[in-house]
Amino acid sequence: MATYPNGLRGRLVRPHEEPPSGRHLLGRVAFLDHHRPPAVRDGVADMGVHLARDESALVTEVWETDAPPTSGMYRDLVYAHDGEYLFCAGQIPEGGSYREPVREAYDAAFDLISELGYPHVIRIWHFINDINRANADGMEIYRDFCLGRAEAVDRRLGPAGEMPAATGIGSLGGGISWYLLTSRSGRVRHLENPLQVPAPSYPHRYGPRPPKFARATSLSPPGLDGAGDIFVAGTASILGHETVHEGDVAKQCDVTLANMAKVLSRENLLAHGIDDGRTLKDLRLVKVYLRHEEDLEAVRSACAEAFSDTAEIVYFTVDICRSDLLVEIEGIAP
Ligand code: 3EB
Repeated sequence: MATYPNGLRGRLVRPHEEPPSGRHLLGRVAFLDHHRPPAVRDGVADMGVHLARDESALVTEVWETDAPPTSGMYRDLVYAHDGEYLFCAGQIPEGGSYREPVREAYDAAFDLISELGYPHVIRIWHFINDINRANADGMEIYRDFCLGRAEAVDRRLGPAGEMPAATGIGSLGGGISWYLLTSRSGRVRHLENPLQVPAPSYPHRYGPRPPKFARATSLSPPGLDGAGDIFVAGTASILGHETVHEGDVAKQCDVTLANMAKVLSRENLLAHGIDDGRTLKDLRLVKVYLRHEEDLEAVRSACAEAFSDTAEIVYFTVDICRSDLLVEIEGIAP
């Protein structure tokens, strides 16, 4: 669905692959074996995330648009915008507690998108080093992160404020690296999954404040009834609010894929008032996160069967936000 103005498109570029040509680069996130602070590099809003354990995971995610972007720095964030879309990326240095710096980072991003006039948030990614480890106060870092995020969102949007599809996953270094995409005039609709409790309503046993994200976000041009592009959040083996199939990666893959299929299904889109429907075979840009390297073949074969041969898929071995989760998958269905 590349029919709306300044079509936004994400691609994965491998080392030695031709960089994309003919379109403009709105933003670039390189998945590396070290981290690289957010900055404008060669005129492009750029950040490097420490996510690759070896060469096979070295890949760069690029966001292309049709109009030439303007880029710059705002507080600690790098950003670029092209009149319709805004990309913004930041890193929060490693520290004893993330609550305050996460709140500040979210504040800066909310200020930026409102000042520049791109209020509709489409998608957010967070890569959190030592996500399952305790912070200086003994709180798990993922929960510490969720606390700061929830406070920032409450303050800006109120307790019922809707957040987009997100990823909250481990990384190998560099504190918290995060980036987001927002739109000026696009129609952004947030979707839930009837098989899963909405993350913002998770019970307290998962942390003092729940994760604030939607299961998927649809981005369409103003006036289009269909779904446009559907950004599916990081999805895991969770039914209701509980992890299922602890210790069984094959079954966790099955539940994860079934959750993604359900979110995209015609039945679910209709329930959200959208006359459209997608399947797993429509997903183009897929990122797969697995906790244990030795599960790679099992996960790869499940994904090869589920997704299209022409989908771009990359696999990262990192920790996942709940210590009983072995796999998490995200994707985009244009
Ligand atoms: C889950 O469904 C799995 O904290 O932003 C997935 C996507 C998950 C995003 C986040 C967490 C986040 O709860 C974990």
